[in-house]
Order: sequence, then structure tokens, then C-alpha cells
Amino acid sequence: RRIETGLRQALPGNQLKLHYQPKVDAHSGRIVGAEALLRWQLNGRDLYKPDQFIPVAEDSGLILPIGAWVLRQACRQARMWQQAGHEIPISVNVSPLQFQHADFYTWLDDVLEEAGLESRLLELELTERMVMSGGEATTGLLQRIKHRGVRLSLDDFGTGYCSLSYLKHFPIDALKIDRMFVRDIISDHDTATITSAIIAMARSLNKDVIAEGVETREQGSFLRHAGCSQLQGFLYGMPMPASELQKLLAEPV
Ligand code: G
Ligand code: G
Ligand code: NA
Ligand code: MN
Repeated sequence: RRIETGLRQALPGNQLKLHYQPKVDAHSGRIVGAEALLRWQLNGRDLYKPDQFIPVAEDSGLILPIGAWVLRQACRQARMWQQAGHEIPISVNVSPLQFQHADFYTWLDDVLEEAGLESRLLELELTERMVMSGGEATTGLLQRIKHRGVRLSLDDFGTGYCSLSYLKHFPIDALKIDRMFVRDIISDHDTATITSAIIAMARSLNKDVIAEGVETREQGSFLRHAGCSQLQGFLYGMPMPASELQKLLAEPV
């Protein structure tokens, strides 16, 4: 509860920051996207890690104002990068509570409008559970978002219960293979086999496949050969402040 009390002050107190982690093209190694990741900091140091405070934000409902701030901030940043000549889509994690909110679509539309950001430069990262749980209403919302031109990806793919055959009913552009799979693909033969099969099936359904948590060259090379189009992980870049990512974007590859 101490976290909750502090978290109420975090937004007004300017303690929330976004870091950005690059996503690279699996073949060229160029930065082709960035995921916005929330940080709660005081004097430049993390007060709590997101896996500590985000659940608290979700339970307390604070994720609604915080999530709104994240989306607005990320869209503004993507617009600034575009104006600086770096056109990369920004990915934003959406929490279930935000997504279930009746005003989610209107609010998304307003944020894009206000930031002056083309919708193709925004991607929402949803989890399997969010997409699977809501029935008709959820499918309708996904279709509206898709129709608005915003990209949709399924985060942490493989950890939930989303069957691949079901996936073809949802207007999802990309799957993110969960870090747990990536971690073991070199050391564990079964994991390698399963991961390759997931990637192949996703590709046959015309979904892009991104791998997250790539830490070694061996993992990167395996995933590239298995058919991932984009890679993300410490090997290519940590989550970093916007100014640092902008320096990387300005470097020739
Ligand atoms: O940032 P880190 O790299 O530690 O992220 C830990 C977890 O917190 C991940 O599951 C990530 O998806 C989640 N997370 C990070 N930023 C956000 C955010 O802005 N909104 C939501 N809902 N989750 C986030
Ligand atoms: O759940 P989500 O995929 O949004 O999580 C992003 C989280 O993963 C963040 O906490 C981020 O710091 C972390 N992360 C990003 N790249 C790597 C990596 O290569 N290895 C590990 N262990 N964690 C990573
Ligand atoms: Na994510
Ligand atoms: Mn993820």
C-alpha cells in the first residue's frame, strides 16, 4: 500500500518517465521500431521496477491516468522523431483495464489527433488474455483500432492460451515471442522446436513475428533463420531515455 500512496504522487510529481527499447530488423540490424517502457524515478534513480508498481497501478485503477499519460507521451515522442527525420513506429503496452474501458477508442483517437501522429506510427501491444477474453465486443474494438490504421501486436506470445488457429479471427499484425522461449532456444531442443513451429505457423497466417529478450548472437541468428522479422533485447539495446535512442537513430548503420 506504500507503493500505492507514492504512485498517486508520481504523475503530478513528474516522477514517471518513458524509456525506449529498440526493435531491429532481423536482417539489416537497423532500428525499425521502439517499445515505450514506463519508469518511476526520483533523481534519476528507479524507485520501483515496473513489475512491482504496474500491478499496483492496475489494482488501484491508477493505470488509467498513468496509461493515458504513457500513450500521449509516446505519441508525442514518435512525432518528434518523425519531425527529426527518424520515422519509426512506437509500441505502447496497454493494460487490460485501459483496454476494457468504454472510452478507450475515443481516447486513442484523441491522443493521435492531439499529437499529430499518423496512426501507422503507433502500435499497441496487447496480451493474449485481453484479446481472448472479451468475445464479440473485443473483436469489434480490435477491428475499429485496426481500421483507424494503428498496428496491433500480441505481447508475451506463447505463455497464455491463445491457440494459433484462433488467431486468424483477430486483426492482429504481429506476435511477440515471449522471452521465456528465447531464453532456452539454444540450450533446450524442445523449446527450439516449439518456437520454430510457432513462428512458422504465425507466418503462414501472415503475421509478423518479433522475438523479445534476445541476449546472445546465437539466439538472434536462430530466430532470424526461424523467420522472425524483428528482434528486440539487450543484445541490440537496453531500454533507454529518448535522447539516447535518438543518438542511435542518427548513427549510420
Ligand atoms: O520495463 P520492464 O522492462 O521492466 O517491464 C516490466 C513489465 O512492465 C513488462 O511486462 C512490461 O510490459 C510492463 N510495462 C512496462 N511499461 C508499461 C506501460 O507503460 N504500461 C503497461 N501496462 N505495462 C508496462
Ligand atoms: O512484458 P514486456 O515484454 O513488455 O517486457 C519488457 C521487459 O523485458 C522490460 O522489463 C525490459 O526491460 C525487459 N527486457 C527487454 N529486453 C530484455 C532482454 O534481452 N533480457 C531480459 N532478461 N529482459 C529484457
Ligand atoms: Na511489451
Ligand atoms: Mn513482452
